Order: sequence, then structure tokens, then C-alpha cells
Amino acid sequence: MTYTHKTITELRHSSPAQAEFYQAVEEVLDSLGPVLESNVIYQRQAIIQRIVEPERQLMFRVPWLDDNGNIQVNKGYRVEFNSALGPYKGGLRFHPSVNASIIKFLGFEQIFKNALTGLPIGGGKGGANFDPKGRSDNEIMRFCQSFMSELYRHIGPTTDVPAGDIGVGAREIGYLFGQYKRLTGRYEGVLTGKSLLWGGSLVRKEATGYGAVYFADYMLNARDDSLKDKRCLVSGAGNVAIYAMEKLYQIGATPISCSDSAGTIYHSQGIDLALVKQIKEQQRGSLIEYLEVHPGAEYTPVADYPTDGHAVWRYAADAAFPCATQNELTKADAESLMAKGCQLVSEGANMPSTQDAVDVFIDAQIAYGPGKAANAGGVATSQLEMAQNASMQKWTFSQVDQQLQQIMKSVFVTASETADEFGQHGNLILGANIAGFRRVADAMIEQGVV
Ligand code: NDP
Ligand code: 2IT
Repeated sequence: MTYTHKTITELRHSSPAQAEFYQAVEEVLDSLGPVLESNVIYQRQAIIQRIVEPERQLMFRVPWLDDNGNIQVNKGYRVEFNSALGPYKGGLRFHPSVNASIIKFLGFEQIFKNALTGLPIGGGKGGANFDPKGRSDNEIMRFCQSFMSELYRHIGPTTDVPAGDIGVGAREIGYLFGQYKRLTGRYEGVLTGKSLLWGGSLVRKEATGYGAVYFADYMLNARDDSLKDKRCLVSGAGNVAIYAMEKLYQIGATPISCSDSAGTIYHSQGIDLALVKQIKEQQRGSLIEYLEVHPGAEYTPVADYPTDGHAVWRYAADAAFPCATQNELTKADAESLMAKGCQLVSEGANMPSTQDAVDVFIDAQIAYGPGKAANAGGVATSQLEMAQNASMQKWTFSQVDQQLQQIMKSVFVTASETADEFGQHGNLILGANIAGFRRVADAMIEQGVV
């Protein structure tokens, strides 16, 4: 039995019904064969058995009162996966689909992503099966306060530092921070993605989307090409998608689509980004409203998506930026992209492509940037926020942006050089997985059997 099969079989027994988690583990372990074979120390040290088991998993009740005075109950999570390289670091997701499998897959990915940045941060993730849609500001605040009333005892600026993810942005981080401060009496960098008024870092809001575009450009530069004048499909219309589109425009490319949980907008002349920001950031509305201003754009509701995939990936484009959620790009989607001439995929989201879609990209030898490399700019800039908080400094936009670019460059170079080392030129998923793994595994060995 291969390492992958053995590990997944064991996980199916010890952690049943966690499909997304097995998928993330399988993808990493599939890359590690040559490293495990040539370094028996990883086997002797039981690194794989240790690395797939979180150091600690918290699950807790989150009771709160809705605006009608009814008691609502959600399930909260924080998975503190690996602290070999630093305090647990990773976002919080509030979405009705959240369960232990989703949080564990995200936490597992986060370990290798954070390692790949070269920064001193371990891996963790959390969230709740709370649906913020249609909830008032007061309900969001009460939910965040209840969530933090349990979480506060487990986190701290040198132990575990949460941030945002789907459904958690600056507003939620504000309410969470307020409750943490009230309960502990401490004003410290325990969360990142904070408001610029009180401890946040410039560029953090933009960092994931900008980073995914910088990464894409580095991939193309290595092929004597660039993103300039490229037509780009983007999915999602949240934090990552919006700032990916902003950076695409800044470097002379054109985003021609975006999507949300209800449907997809395709606008051949280029997405009206100011309008998307207004609909999503200010009104928290639906993308269907885009048609009120641009009746000439195409809108496909989810009900009309192809049965084997998603409308957004069926258009022709030079490049694709999946920036919504996991498994939003299937094998059939990947085949359609390839057939229509797409040359690049840079993942702003975490694990947006199914495993068989990734295989299509690797076989086609396009420029493919896996999420744990391409979207690492968000967490990297979170670490820059931690550094500013700890040293009581505030850096300028361009100071942070320069560092973000350097980090994305270094993530690209590390993943590429590692792929070359294993004779797989251009296979950045293999390079990213091996480079991230080695850094964590070597630290674990030096720290003993803990
Ligand atoms: P947001 O909540 O800001 O936006 C998410 C977007 O994706 C929304 O447009 C949302 O639609 C859509 N979406 C979410 N879930 C689904 C679903 N199940 N089906 C269809 N559409 C969906 O989140 P972010 O932009 O922060 O996160 C997007 C992705 O990027 C996630 O995979 C996240 O893990 C990843 N990521 C985020 C980082 C960050 O710094 N924020 C860093 C690295 C990765 P709607 O508007 O209708 O809700
Ligand atoms: O998936 C991710 O990297 C994030 N949601 C950001 C994590 C962070 O700590 O900034």
C-alpha cells in the first residue's frame, strides 16, 4: 500500500466522514512520495502520522439571540493543527456549510501554505456553521460576541491568531476583537485583518487577491509572457475576487467575469469593478443587481449551470482565477478551459479545483498556481500585521506591498526550484507541497516527539 492509501484508510477510521479533509491530505501526500523514499528519517519519525493529526481541535456551542428574541445555536470550531513553525495562524469561516471536515481541510492546507511563506507561523483554522446572509448588524455582533466568549481562552498573540475567511471580514473582526478585549482586558495583536483605525495593516484587505495576481504574473514571466492584455475569468465576488480584479486592471489585464452563490456575471468589455464593490462591499447584495446598470452583461443563475460544473469556466479566456470556494472547478470545467485556450490558473481560493481538474492542468503543462502558493499573500500580510502590532509600528502602503511582492516571488521561486529538484519542471503543486512539508517536518524533528 502506498503512504497515501495507508494514511487515508487510517483517517477514514479515526476521523470518519471528512471527505474534504481526505482530499486535501491525498493531494499533499501524492506529491511526497520521492521525499519520503529518499529520507527515511521522515518515516522513522512518523512525520506523516503526526502531521495529519491536529495538535488540538476545539468544538463549542455558540448560542445567541436573534432580533426576534429567539435563541439560535451554532457550532463553533478552532483546529490548532501545527505549531512547529510558530503560533497557529489561519482564518475563521462563517458559512452554513462549515463542518469538521471543511475546517480540517483548511487547517491542513494552511500548515504548508504558511510554511511556504518562509514566515514564522504555524497552521490553524476555525469558524462556525453560521449563515450571515440576511442577518442584521446587531445579530452579527451578538453572534461574534458569543463565538469569542468561548474562543478567547484558547487564543493569544503568541499562541493562536485568527483572521478572516468566507463570511468574516473587517466588520466581524471588529466585533470579535471588541469582545476579546472586554474579556481579557488586553489590547494586543490577537486577530489580523483589523480596521486601519485600530491596529490593522495597510494592504491586508487587498493582499490575497493582489498576491494571486502577482503570483500569476511571476508564473507567466518565467514563460517569457505576462498578464498584460490578458482576458481573465474570475469566480467569486468577495474579498479575494474583488482585489484580484483590482490588481488585474492595474497591470493591464481585463477581468471579464465574477460570480456569487446565486449566479455568474460575464461581461465581455470588462467587469465594472466599482459597481461590484458597491453591490458586495456596501450593500451586501446579489450580483443579479449588476444587470440593473449593465443590462448587456450575461447572468447565469446557479440553476442553469452545467450539470458537471460551473458556468464561469465555460467561457473563453487566457487566464482563470478561482476565488470563491472549494471544488468550484471540476474536470469538465478544466477541460473546457483548456479547449478554449486558457494558459494560466491561479487559485485565490483554497482547493477550488477538484483533484481530477488539477490533473488536467498538470497534463496540459499550463501555468498552474495551487492555492497554497497563489493565495499565500493573505496570510503573509497577516504576519506583517502581527509584526507591526508587536513592534508598535505602522508601515506605509508601499512598504507592505513591496514585502508582499517579495514574499510572493519567493513562494514562486521556492515552489519552482523544488519542482526542478525532483525533475518535475513547472509542477508547482509538487514543488509547493514538498517545500512546505520539508520546512515543517524538519522543524518537528528538531523539536522532538511532541
Ligand atoms: P468572501 O466571503 O469575502 O467571499 C466569498 C465569495 O465566494 C462570495 O462571492 C460568495 O458568494 C462566494 N461563495 C462562497 N461560498 C460559496 C459556495 N459554496 N458556492 C458558491 N459561491 C460561494 O470570502 P473570501 O473572498 O475571503 O474567500 C474566498 C476564498 O478565498 C475562500 O476559499 C477562502 O478560503 C480563500 N482565501 C481567503 C483569504 C482571505 O484573506 N480572505 C486568504 C486565502 C484564501 P456570496 O457573495 O453569495 O456569499
Ligand atoms: O486561507 C487563508 O490563508 C486565510 N483565510 C487567511 C488567513 C490569515 O491568517 O490571514
